[in-house]
Amino acid sequence: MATSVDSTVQGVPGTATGVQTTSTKATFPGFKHPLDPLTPDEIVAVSLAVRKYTAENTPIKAIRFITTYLLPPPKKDVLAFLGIPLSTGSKPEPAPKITRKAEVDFIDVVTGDSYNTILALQTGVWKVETLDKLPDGVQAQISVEELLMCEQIIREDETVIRLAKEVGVEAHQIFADGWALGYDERFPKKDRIQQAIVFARIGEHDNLYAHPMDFVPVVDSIAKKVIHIDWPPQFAKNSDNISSESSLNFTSVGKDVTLKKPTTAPPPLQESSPDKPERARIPPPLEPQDFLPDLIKKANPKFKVRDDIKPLHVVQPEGVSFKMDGHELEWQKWKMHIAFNHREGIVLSTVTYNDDGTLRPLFYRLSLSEMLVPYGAPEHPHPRKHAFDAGEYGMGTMANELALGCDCLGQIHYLPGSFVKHDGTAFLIKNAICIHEEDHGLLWKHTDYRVGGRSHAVRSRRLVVSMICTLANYEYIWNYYFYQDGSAELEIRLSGILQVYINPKDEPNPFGSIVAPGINAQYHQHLFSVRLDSMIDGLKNTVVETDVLQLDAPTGSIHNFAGNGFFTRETPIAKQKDGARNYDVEKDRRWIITNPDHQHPASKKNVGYAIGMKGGVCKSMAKPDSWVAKRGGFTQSDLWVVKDKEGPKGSRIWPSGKYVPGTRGEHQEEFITSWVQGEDNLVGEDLLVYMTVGTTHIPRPEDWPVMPVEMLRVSFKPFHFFTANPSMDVPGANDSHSGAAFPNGDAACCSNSN
Ligand code: ABN
Ligand code: CU
Repeated sequence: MATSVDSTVQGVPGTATGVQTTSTKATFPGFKHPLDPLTPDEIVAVSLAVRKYTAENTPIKAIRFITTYLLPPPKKDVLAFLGIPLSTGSKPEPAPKITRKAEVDFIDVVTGDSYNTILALQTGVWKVETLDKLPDGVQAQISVEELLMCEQIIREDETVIRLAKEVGVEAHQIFADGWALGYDERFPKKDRIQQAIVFARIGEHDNLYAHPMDFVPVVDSIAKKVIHIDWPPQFAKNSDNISSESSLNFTSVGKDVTLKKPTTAPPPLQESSPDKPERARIPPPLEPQDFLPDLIKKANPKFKVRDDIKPLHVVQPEGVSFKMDGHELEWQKWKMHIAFNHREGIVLSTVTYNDDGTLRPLFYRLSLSEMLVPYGAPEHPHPRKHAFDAGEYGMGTMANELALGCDCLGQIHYLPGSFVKHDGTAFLIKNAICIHEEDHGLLWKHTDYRVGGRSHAVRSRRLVVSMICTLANYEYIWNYYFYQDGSAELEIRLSGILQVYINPKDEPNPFGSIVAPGINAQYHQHLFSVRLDSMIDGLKNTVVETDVLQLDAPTGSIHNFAGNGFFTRETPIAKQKDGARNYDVEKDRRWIITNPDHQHPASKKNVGYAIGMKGGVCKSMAKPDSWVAKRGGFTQSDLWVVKDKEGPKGSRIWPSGKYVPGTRGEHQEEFITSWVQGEDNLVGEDLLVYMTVGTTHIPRPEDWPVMPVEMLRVSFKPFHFFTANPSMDVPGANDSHSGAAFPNGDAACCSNSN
């Protein structure tokens, strides 16, 4: 979480980030782009309108605001408003009137009931249009304030304090990450419950994850109390007499190890009393394992930061090559809208490309729609740890306040992000999104190798739109890249601190890696659902699955004499029931989003954009009927193609449902798994493509105490879309600031002509 979030908890009034107004009248000049996110003033005005309405029309006495965000206008209205044609070359539709709308989820803190309300801005005043009580058990996102409240509750709980003291941890040393409960049928869905992953903090800023505790309190954030304590079991030792049925064999450091299978089912509540864990207590490891250089030095006086790195500056003496108009960005031939919301963080919309004067629509909307981090330890309560970091907590609400010269280098433009606080005021992250340019090595080059031949080299400049989010222990760095050859990419970088549990006496553990004495970093996966609402040369798109196949005629035969022949087979994904697709490494399978109304002049193929996710495909390790799969069905296929459906009810935007905390897989009709059924046509339709990418993380000691970034990517490359290489007009490289590395070095200058 951003440090600035701390001020929310402390409730510091009038901080730079707390924005208050007293009237329901909007105090902003109106939107420039219909997808501009709600401003802090608008969030406050919306909250006041909700309070006024509920006070006058309902018995609701006290409100905890959870989320407030723009309810986007219909796609076709937005495109018409912006003059973007529904198909390249056609005339844009007439501009409609757009009504600005907001959607709010809040909780009645007296009853614990959750509500959803939609408001419209009418003549400068926000008016409630609908107010619905959510069905019992449907839980809105968990707020940052609730996460911090969970920590506060356990720090003040007498049982927790006593249990900590029993293993040598003082009350002031207790800290906890509040997590969604995950899946636990022992607790009523109606209650707003979290689990606390408890750690001890020994010094003021030390790495608390180095000191995991051996119990997991369960907290009710409406009743504001600890309601239960769970005790992860311990593995029985090798020497115990274990029947083959209950044994678990695995290999550790080349040795076969047999352990007694742990009990994995949740014990009935009445049998798991906080006073009586069924095993001995395990004191936390207390050795410091710090990541801040001054603290590392304290523990190890020999430590010093490297002093052989010379400065490397990014200088743009003539300024940047992009223009901003509010949230709209123009960079060379690209144009796009950059928004922020509490759940997805960065949302890129209405992305177009100016192809020699022709405006070519590409992506209506691109964002992270969900992500899931399931852990592989089967012993209760560890399986509850499968975090839906977007749907349960909100990627946007965890965004960092970015700092010049460290998070992004060079000449930076920042965009703000804001979200609602419990009291209805707005929390503002001033520098939530960073926009800048980067040199990206060579874009293309050719040398005519003959004597006297010429050479030409063009460097790649890329535009970066990025955000960094801290989700308790982990950091996620989101880099959207745009290139001069018409391609785009989302790169996800993972860093931060591993999620760990105690490992007594460093016994082997089949479900994790011992990364430091007594610290077990449990195996887990990071599975992301990247959502693209495509409009490749217009809204009518078809996804084509392309396999590369060996010619089946045998080597030596008349049709494949040398045995080398291979070709491609293209299969349009034609029916909704065929919308869930899987990668096939043997066929080097790829998917192309095409437009059947536009063809390449030479190849005659439909224009398209190819999806690149080869390095990112990651099979879910949870069983198809597991809790993880029931709640996060999107992890069960690599690519999902569905017809778009708009509207606040039933819109296809959240693959694991709109309301994620506490789901147990019961509302499958709201999940992506149910969207891929039936005979609906998918050829030449308004399509959504969801890409599941991820990584299976078998932690290494080198990932400790902080992980060097792990990266994965999804790319979008023009495919028969441009007549030829669209970057032929990028000027040849000619950097007058480049020079010899050493005084006597010889450095030939480049001879590119422009
Ligand atoms: N990864 C689970 C999580 C995310 C945010 C805050 C707390 C816990
Ligand atoms: Cu990981």
